[in-house]
Amino acid sequence: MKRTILLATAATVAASAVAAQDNIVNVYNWSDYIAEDTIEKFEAATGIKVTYDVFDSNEVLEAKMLTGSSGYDVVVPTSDFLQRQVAAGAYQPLDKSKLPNLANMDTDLMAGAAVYDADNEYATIYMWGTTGIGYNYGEIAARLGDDYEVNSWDLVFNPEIVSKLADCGVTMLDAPTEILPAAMNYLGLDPRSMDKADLEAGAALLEIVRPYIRYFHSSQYINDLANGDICVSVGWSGDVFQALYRAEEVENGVEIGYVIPDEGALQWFDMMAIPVDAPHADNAHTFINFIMDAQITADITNYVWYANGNAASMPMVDPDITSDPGIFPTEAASAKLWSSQVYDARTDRTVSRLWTKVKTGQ
Ligand code: SPD
Repeated sequence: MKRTILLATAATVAASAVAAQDNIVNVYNWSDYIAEDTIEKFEAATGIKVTYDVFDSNEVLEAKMLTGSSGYDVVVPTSDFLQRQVAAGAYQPLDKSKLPNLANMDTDLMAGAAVYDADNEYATIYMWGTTGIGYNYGEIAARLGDDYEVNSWDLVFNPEIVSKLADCGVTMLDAPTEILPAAMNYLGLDPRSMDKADLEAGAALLEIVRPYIRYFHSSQYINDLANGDICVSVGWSGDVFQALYRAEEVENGVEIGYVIPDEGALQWFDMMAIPVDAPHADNAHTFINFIMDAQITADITNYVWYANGNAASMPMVDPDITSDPGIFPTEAASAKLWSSQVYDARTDRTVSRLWTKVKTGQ
């Protein structure tokens, strides 16, 4: 009898140890993209432990999603990449009965995201933003004159202008599906074009300005801009604002601006989704629902300076953010924004080949 009880007790202890071990959620998000206390608050509210890894490139996330068995429960692809990965069977449909906070989401923005994911079946908006230009006022004025107004892609695509900035450091995102279309748009071509000749024309322009580009990287520029180590970055809206506020905090005299150029820019949505083989799908739903809480989303936007898709959060978002046209573009600027094209496999190969050539010269 005693032995039976002991065995039963041992079994119970072992089961709860497994349960405790399993009470986790593995999250893979973009770097610099969450408030400093979001994870702590989630763990305190739910008892679920979070492992949190970061990336700075859709291509890196895509490789993991298409290989499978990533071990991640929640990932954050951009909507065009999401669409391709959904088609490849990489995600599971959301169980909306477990996401009551979906009611907080902005219906217009979710309709925009549904262009890539019909009925928002697989994902919900995390944050959204634009790909524009971050710049250091002082360094630009010193090289182009006090009156030079930064409002055009000329700053990085006109060789006569960008060549004057090379010494203070010009950088671009390592994001071919964003930089090539921006170059095409500058040339008067459709930034959504998948025509090989158009893509080649964009790449040819990039090769011309390549000698003046210090690096292609998608996260390093935040600190480098803030420290005054570079002076111009083609970057993501919130990241540039983070650089701006980091510089203000340390009072190093670096003044940074972000502009959506007059010729237009890419608008994108980053989406929370659950991989098809997520080991903790229930916890993933709990995490996504927690993020969609109005206050939690507002806290994230207030910390990372990205616009969100959560209508209920807006009253709690800092008015400095809601009123900034770099974060919430004006109607006129919105009219010039374009959305990403979902590349087919052939276009994808062309873009990869052109991008390697732009970056390495080969
Ligand atoms: N530091 C967070 C950056 C998030 C950028 N999302 C990428 C969007 C790509 N179109």
